[in-house]
Amino acid sequence: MEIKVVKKVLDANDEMARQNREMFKEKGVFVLNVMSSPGSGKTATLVKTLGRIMPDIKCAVIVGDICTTNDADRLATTGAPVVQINTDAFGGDCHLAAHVIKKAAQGLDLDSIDLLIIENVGNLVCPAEFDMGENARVVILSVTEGEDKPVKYPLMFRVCDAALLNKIDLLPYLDFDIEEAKGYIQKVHPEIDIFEISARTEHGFDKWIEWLKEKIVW
Ligand SMILES: Nc1nc2c(ncn2[C@@H]2O[C@H](COP(=O)(O)OP(=O)(O)OP(=O)(O)O)[C@@H](O)[C@H]2O)c(=O)[nH]1
Ligand SMILES: [Mg+2]
Repeated sequence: MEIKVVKKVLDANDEMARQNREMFKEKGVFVLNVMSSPGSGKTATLVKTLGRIMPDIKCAVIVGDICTTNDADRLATTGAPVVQINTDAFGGDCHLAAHVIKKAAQGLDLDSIDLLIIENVGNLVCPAEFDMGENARVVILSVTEGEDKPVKYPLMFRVCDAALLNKIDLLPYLDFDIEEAKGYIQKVHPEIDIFEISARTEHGFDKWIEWLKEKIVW
């Protein structure tokens, strides 16, 4: 039965995620899972975020892509240790999962890390279903994607603690209605925190960084 098989996979993932969460807590590592469609600006936002919070906060990144080490190369310019996962090696999964994070974390010195950021594989659907043992989740929606994505892909917005509306520097060239987009996000998750940002100009970063720093507490 296919349904039973899927449930078994998710149960096994949840158990592994629970173990990861315990391990990270023991090591005093706060884990942030960053998700979005391909190209919304996860890597661009993280490069600028790391530039603002390091070295006060000791950071490391695990980044998932199907192929290439492009994002690891970009993230490594910040000086943070980076582990790139290419899911192509095990079937081209469209998301990261708890067992993958457990393995990747073995390549990091967790004792010297305060914040572990996971940049998930670009996808607005599957990553939302897989807990990896993180402590907070953020979704990025860029203004070129259309206002209605939160209601078309609600699970992603429901499981996240914050939504970053990125690329707002492009608003003058688009018909994107930012208030409508915010309304849709709030419709699927009324308690979510929403920030308007531009990873290009760093507009809105003060508030986003303040939110992040407040979250990183044990
Ligand atoms: N104008 C503008 N461009 C941006 C902004 N943020 C990201 N970009 C551009 O958007 C493109 C995609 O950004 P990435 O950071 O690679 O997006 P990503 O979500 O990491 O993509 P994947 O990892 O492939 O899913 C790049 O060309 C960025 O330079 C922004 O705030 N404004
Ligand atoms: Mg990226």
